[in-house]
Amino acid sequence: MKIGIVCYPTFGGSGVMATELGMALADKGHEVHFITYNQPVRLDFITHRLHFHEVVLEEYPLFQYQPYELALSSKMVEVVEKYQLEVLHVHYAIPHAYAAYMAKQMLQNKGVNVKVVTTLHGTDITLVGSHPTYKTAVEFSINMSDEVTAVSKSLKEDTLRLFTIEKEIEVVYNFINSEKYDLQHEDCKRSTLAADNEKIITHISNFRPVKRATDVVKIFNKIQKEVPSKLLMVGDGPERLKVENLVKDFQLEEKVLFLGNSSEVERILCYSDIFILPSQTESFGLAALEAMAAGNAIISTNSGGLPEVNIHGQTGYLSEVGDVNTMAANTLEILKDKKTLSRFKENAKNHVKDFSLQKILPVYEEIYKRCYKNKDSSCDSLKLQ
Ligand code: GMT
Repeated sequence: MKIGIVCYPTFGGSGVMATELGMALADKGHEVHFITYNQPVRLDFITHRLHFHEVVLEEYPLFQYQPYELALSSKMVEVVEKYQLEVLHVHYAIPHAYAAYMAKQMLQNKGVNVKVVTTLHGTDITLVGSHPTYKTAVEFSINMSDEVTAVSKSLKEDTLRLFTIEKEIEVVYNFINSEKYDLQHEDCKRSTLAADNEKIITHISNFRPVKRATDVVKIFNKIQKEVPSKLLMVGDGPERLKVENLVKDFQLEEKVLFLGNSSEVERILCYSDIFILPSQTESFGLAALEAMAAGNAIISTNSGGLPEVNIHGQTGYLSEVGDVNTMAANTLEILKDKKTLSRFKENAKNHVKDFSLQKILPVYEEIYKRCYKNKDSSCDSLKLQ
């Protein structure tokens, strides 16, 4: 099929997921066109089946804010027409679902029918989307999509609670390409980062307040007093300075490494024993899934979709948001016993199989086919047949 993918090209989970999906679809023989303002960070190759179309914004002095939605919807129209795309799969509702609706209307006016699949990722619903500033437009564009998917059961429930939704929402979990995480031992030399007796703990995020990255440092401060260990902080964002200052306050500079953004997290996660995700809210937690694929036990909060990914007492532990004492105690329980640590690591690797590329990719393909087969009417009516 010919599929357009619209996403944020950054290190956020929705962009990562959209990029991995696009690359996997192209691998399976589909023609995939990314439409966004930069080449997605994880898009590591361009082939005859994988294209990137840049949305260029012209500065104009009248505009205090550049009208990205307009530029994006115009680009979508251009690419759909030129390459005869059948489906536009937009990741993250704001503003992508809205721009896709406009593109669809403009194309219909020209006699071209394209289907719109919207995937909800999390903050587009829970934090930003439901804010009164955006709510009406987000609700409208979700309802106007031909198909709507959410990355966890929890996110589906949140969407139904926060909006008036007339569309069926299908839960399609985020997936992982486990092959990337089966690194050979020589690719992953722990000795470059830590001494033999030290454990390695990792956190990856965009350092936004919702990630509560300062909690990671508070937890680590307690852990390192009892178990020799290092903390790897991966990513960048608004709270990084605050986190770095806390590391200084605790005098942990020798034990905490800030590695910045990385497009090859598997090369970092392979060193690590435990991954900490103390988020305030998290619709899925793709970073935790990636860590599990690399054999990390997970210490996380029980918010949002995290309990669907991290199984309490098996792949790691869940705690209330902000309960750094319990999170530290749980981490120590795992780290202090070799057998417990390897059991959790093994369980984590096994659980990831439920979120494999092989399982999830056909689900999206089926959604696209269902839409396209029914191209002259809404996809929902097909479900009723
Ligand atoms: O975490 C963020 O704020 C970034 C956001 C995004 O745009 O990528 O992440 C959301 O989508 C990811 C991919 O589906 C999920 O794994 C994250 O849990 C979700 N973040 C939140 O719900 C906070």
